[in-house]
Amino acid sequence: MYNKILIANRGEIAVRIIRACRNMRIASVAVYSKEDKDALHVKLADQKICIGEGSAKNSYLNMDRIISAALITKAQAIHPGFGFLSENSEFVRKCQTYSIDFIGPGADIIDKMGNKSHARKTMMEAGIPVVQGTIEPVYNAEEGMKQAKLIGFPVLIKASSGGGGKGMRVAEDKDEFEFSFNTAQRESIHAFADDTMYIEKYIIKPRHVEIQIMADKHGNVVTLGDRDCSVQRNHQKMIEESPSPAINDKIRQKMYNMAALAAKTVGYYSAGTIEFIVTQTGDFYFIEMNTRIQVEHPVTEMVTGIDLIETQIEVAAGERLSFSQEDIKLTGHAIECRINAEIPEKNFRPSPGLITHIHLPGGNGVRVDTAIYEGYLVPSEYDSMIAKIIVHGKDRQSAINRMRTALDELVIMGISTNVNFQYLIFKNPNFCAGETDTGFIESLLNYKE
Ligand code: MV4
Repeated sequence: MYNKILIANRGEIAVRIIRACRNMRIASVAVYSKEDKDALHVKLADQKICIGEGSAKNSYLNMDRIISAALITKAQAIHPGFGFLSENSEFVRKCQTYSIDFIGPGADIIDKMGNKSHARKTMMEAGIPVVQGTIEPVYNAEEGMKQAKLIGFPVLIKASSGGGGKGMRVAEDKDEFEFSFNTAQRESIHAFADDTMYIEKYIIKPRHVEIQIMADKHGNVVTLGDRDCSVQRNHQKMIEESPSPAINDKIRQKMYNMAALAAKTVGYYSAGTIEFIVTQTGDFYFIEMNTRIQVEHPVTEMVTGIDLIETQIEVAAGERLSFSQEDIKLTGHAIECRINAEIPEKNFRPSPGLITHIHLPGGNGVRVDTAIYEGYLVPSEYDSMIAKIIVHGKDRQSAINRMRTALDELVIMGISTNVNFQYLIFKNPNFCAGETDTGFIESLLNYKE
């Protein structure tokens, strides 16, 4: 096992990883930007090293500085968290060059799954259901139009390098197609320097259900339940829960089997997530794979009792998974609510600033993952997510009750947050009935007006 790990991230996930290291008696090294000199991850780590100032580009995204920091501190491994360099295969290869373990899958797997058009083809060949659509990449509107007519409108045009909605456009009919394709492709070239597109049948108001998998370097793959992340705004998830209220046990088991098959097909190791969309009739289709630990991993930890970060570290060090599929018992219901420093009334504009007072909820079945504290200045440079409230109950209603109690108790003063907005969701009859789809937040916003 490692003696020392460098954490190439900030915020609540850096704190989460530092805690896992401490539990495993592994020393931790925090890296930080000048703006983050008073951040909690810097205070909690055993060692700290400043890697730049200003935007993430000059700090948390600067590969050479992070590698240097690992070499100087003699860290044997780097945990990337999520975002930043977590799905950057060039970084993984750099780590390899300097004999530093990257706590995540290999560079080749990241490349394979990072190309969504390629991933789609790989999954299709393995017998995993994918949405009806193109098999080979599409490079121009003319070829795209031919394919779209074969698929049948409406279609969804997606960027191969995309994910999370970037470079994605609907074309309702053939008149719209050329414009939609060109817009999506331009966005993709701009954001990812890649003009490779693919086209799928557009599924109206699906649900987003993803399967957590964990795999070791010896070929063992275990599924760790599902998460429903249908409550999103602009492709930013707001609420995640496990199990999904939208699928029955028969579909659920099929999805688990398909997720395990997906992981085995590409020789995956570390934590990973297979994303599916589920139609209103209960059909499900693979859409993409995330090759990192995700923001919403705590809901899976609550229902499985497995520590996903500790397991990631064990697997990276070459250990076998300490549990088998038969050991996994899914218990009760967990829900996570993301707390952001933002102003819902002003189109969710970020609201950085000084936290003058704070009270965090607690009690039975309540977990708070955060890096904020009283007197902390939320910087404007980074993501607006400042906390995650995770609750666990014997069933969905019990979890909802605990979330209401927790949100009621939560006090954050000095900055604006989405706490009240989240509270409204947990009072919403449709949410409480488990009836949420892609259009849920939009319909909530319209209802308020
Ligand atoms: C889709 C879709 C409908 N049809 N694909 C892809 C990226 C992911 N963040 C959402 N994606 C979608 N892919 C096809 N063929 C609808 C979405 C989608 C979505 C899905 C579930 C929950 C919320 C969503 C919000 C916007 C788009």
